[in-house]
Amino acid sequence: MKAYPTNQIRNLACIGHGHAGKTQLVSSLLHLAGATPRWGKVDEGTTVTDHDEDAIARKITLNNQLAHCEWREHKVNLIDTPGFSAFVPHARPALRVADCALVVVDAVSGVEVGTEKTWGYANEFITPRMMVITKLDKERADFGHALDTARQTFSRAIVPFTLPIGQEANFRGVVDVVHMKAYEFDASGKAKEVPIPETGRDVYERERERLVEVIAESDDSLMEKWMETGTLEEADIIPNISKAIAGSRLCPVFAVSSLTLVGLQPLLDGVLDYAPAPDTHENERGKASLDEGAAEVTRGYHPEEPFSAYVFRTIADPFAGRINVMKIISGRVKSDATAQNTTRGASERLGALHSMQGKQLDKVDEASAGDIIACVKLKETQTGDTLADKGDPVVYDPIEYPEAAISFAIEPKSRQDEEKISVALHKILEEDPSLHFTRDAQTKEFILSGSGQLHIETVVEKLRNRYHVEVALHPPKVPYKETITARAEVQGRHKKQTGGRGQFGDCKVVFEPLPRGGGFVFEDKIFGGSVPQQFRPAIEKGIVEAASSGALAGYPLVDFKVTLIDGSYHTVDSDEHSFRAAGRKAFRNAVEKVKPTILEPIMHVEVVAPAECSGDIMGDLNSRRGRVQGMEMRGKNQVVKAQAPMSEMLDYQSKLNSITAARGSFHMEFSHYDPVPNQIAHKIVEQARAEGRIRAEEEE
Ligand SMILES: Nc1nc2c(ncn2[C@@H]2O[C@H](COP(=O)(O)OP(=O)(O)OP(=O)(O)O)[C@@H](O)[C@H]2O)c(=O)[nH]1
Ligand SMILES: [Mg+2]
Repeated sequence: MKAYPTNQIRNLACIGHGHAGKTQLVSSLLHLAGATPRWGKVDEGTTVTDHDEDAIARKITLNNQLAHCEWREHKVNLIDTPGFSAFVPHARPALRVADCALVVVDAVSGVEVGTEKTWGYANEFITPRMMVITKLDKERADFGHALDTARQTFSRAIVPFTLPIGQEANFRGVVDVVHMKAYEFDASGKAKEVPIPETGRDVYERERERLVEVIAESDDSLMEKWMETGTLEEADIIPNISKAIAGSRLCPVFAVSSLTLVGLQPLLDGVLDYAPAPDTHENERGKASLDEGAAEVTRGYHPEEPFSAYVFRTIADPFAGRINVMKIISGRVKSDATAQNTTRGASERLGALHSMQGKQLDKVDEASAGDIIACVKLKETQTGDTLADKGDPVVYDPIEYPEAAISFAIEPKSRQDEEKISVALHKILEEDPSLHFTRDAQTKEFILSGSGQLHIETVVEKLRNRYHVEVALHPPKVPYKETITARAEVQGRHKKQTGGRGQFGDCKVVFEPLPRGGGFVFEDKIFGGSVPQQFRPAIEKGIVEAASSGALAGYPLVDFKVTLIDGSYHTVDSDEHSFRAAGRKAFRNAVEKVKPTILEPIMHVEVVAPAECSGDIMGDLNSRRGRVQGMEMRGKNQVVKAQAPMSEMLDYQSKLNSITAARGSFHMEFSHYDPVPNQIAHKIVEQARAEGRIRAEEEE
């Protein structure tokens, strides 16, 4: 494959609600551009981007997948992202590297929870947006309604660039309101110009006026011209569209059907003409190194700058091994080059460079700023890392993932499975930074945490199908935490004399609560040498160790500060081990005085259901200790937004199905931690005792 110059590349992330039609859109665009030997269909399990067996079996996209095509001598990189709620957080890294998002909206349903969610992600990375209203061939498809839902929901000029000709099965063409031309399409998706239908002319003209207005507003001299003449010429409009999109003032909308290929050619042309090219992106900011106080470094999207790239996806491929997918931010790179992984301080031989077409890797000799490439078998590199020129280093911030929303205990079914599980899970975790795996110190259980039940179930399937590890899944565990609510000054003294050399460590520390999310802070305020410098970290370690199994029910204790103020030592008997024990003892002595409490995860819940069910939905949420925070209409449905403790929501799906006769859906994600009411704390402690989570006081 040839290398493309920066301004002949477009990087698009397809985002939106689950089932909206993103994967089919990507597949049909590839087909139209002649990038694939045959036209892949989601329903037949033959698309390029839903290629792994789990995605095919479930007909949903589980993680970001790459594809590309050539159109009018440009390379269009397409990132297909998941829309299903348990997997939708993966859209974030895609939006971090895309220069434009294609927001895919189903013409039957209009804007949905997942559309809003991913739109919010795009706000986070200031990714410019274009919108695609798809499935216009379907029964009950309604372009006007879908457009209205978008206009009601998003505060930005949302202007159709193409409007549909014909409805549902008769949807056969589009009017391009930028150029005021109309097209119909043959079976291969090729456009043929036709006269503009007279019936809709007023609508086409009104939408064009809107566009003219948005463009006029973006520039003073254009504004003047518009005020004087009441319009703008094409030569004024077209060059400014891309700027308005890049500046997040305008979101154009394209009317398409991915199954009849109607409207796709104007969409691809629109991508080339209007979607911002990588080199229009603001300079990227990074740091010269990970050292504290390291200088800020900026890099422009230009091939002449020093090389740097950001890895946004790692794939554990059963055949190729570990594949790292990265966007080249600056400079250019050739195959077999050496680069520095500035995040991990390791040198990497890049080996062959590839462009990805789903699971297929196509070799490229060279690539420039703005392009997306994949390298196979880098030694240390993973998602979130920066690769850069060793002589001109830069490190970009990795993307933070939200806290896991749900945890399950997984139990290997046999001894053999137990041996294999860690290696297999390690590979799965590499691919998916939103997944967490720990081993509970008390119960020795393997705990797998993720963003939803389905998320965890797909991991179990992957373990079985790909790694031949069988596990049983046990009911979700609520990831409670503990914290303290009072200040206390305590001593921790560890002394042991058993003949020969003894053990001695002694510290005086102050425990104080920190605000929610404050984590753990350790401050050393010892003046003089009552505890020698080299033993102080051991005190901190001892406290951290003890805090990890909590003060009440065995859950990790968080949001507190410890200040080391004094202590004493013995020249012969003191060592690191003794001070660690002193730290643990200080923690245990503090437990009685700092008034510990249990914190529970509170979820943000959005329920979408027919309006007549709202009363029952709210009643039920109240009985789950939920707090309704707002309601709004979305089309014919009512959206109820609420916050509720996770522990009360574990069986919500089945209840919602029974309240709404399966017409409702909901989306839930972690919001924050709150203290649990006393009564419930009591039960949690009882339960922990029954499960053996609370360790008997160890003697040292
Ligand atoms: N009639 C019609 N059906 C479509 C069209 N586009 C997609 N579909 C169907 O809609 C369903 C979902 O399509 P996908 O492309 O898998 O949706 P998605 O947005 O990728 O879904 P997730 O990966 O779960 O987020 C499939 O059954 C498709 O065949 C279209 O233009 N017309
Ligand atoms: Mg998909």
